[in-house]
Amino acid sequence: MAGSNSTLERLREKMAKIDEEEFDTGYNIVMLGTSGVGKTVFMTTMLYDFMTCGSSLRIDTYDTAQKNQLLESYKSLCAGEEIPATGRYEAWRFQVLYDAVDLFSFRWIDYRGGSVNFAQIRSGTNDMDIQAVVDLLRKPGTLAIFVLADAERFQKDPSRIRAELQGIRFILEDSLEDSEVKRRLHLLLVLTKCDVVALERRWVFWRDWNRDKMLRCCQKVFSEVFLPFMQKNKDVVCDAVPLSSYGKSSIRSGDGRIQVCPGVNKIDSYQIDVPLRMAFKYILKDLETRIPEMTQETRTQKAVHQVALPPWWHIFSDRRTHKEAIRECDALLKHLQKLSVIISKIVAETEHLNPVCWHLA
Ligand SMILES: Nc1nc2c(ncn2[C@@H]2O[C@H](COP(=O)(O)OP(=O)(O)OP(=O)(O)O)[C@@H](O)[C@H]2O)c(=O)[nH]1
Ligand SMILES: [Mg+2]
Repeated sequence: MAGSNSTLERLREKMAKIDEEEFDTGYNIVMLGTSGVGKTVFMTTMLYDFMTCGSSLRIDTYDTAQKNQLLESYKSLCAGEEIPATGRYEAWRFQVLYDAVDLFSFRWIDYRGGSVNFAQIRSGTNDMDIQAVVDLLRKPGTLAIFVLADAERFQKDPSRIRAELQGIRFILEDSLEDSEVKRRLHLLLVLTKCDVVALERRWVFWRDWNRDKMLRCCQKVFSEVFLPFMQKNKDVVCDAVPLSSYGKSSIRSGDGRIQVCPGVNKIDSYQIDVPLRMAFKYILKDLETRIPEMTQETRTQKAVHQVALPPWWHIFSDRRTHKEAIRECDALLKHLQKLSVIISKIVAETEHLNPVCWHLA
């Protein structure tokens, strides 16, 4: 069994290498939103969900320290505590698995809210931060961008939120215009804190979601800014998803703030998994288009080793190395075949989800 383990290890390294070298730096998912929009809470509840759900499609971290940090943050939320504001940009690397099959890795980038502070952008005081955001958006592996807007703040000050979204749109337009690599992007407009606008009391303590209200709110928040953007950028796919990280676990505390009711073990979030599932579907479709090329390359490599393989009576030759390489190519070919089947399965599963969302076209 040790032999098959080391083959798997090498295979994993090889796939990671393909990720790193041939596709630039692998896949990136970038999250943009102003300070306090709910990025860190969203990231924590969503990633926790994917890491612990126990279903076929799940994610894992490469770094145990990051995993522990995420689990700790989740525990704090369950205790009704707040997570401190993000002080710098954070990059997390995750592995996406289906059962035991490694699908792809992606980096999740959480920018501190200050990076898209428009007063500072206008005055040119945070050029460095904004340049880092633009550079990342231009990377060929950045296939999904999450833009977050806060439903609670929109209720209080709609024109301010629209102005902030307008700013994010300018950053996106600028990044896409100069981008050398043409790629199809998935833009996910996420409306956070929907519990504040659409979690309604129905009977005594029973509360439920008002879907129409959520969708109307999505339209009000995003359409003015992003419909013209979509008309200009036809190769960008765009969906707006309302969600709530706290979900039905939200309560209003004595000082009027909404937080998680303390002491819950599992937060009852709403649609928390939807944007990432949509982004995964998009990334997997991209991966699918690369499978024929990767298969052809592996077949060519295998043929090279087969030709170079000395006959069995050449005792002092490098026969073993070639045999090993052929075995690895076979394992990779098998993996690629499996990948095709799994991708079709996940795409079909995602299509059956039928979430509350609004497709901008
Ligand atoms: N009602 C409600 N409040 C939320 C929800 N998610 C986050 N919040 C609140 O929003 C505030 C900001 O959340 P964070 O996740 O720290 O915001 P952020 O975007 O990471 O902020 P920066 O790190 O400063 O950029 C906190 O007070 C949270 O309690 C939610 O689903 N519902
Ligand atoms: Mg944060």
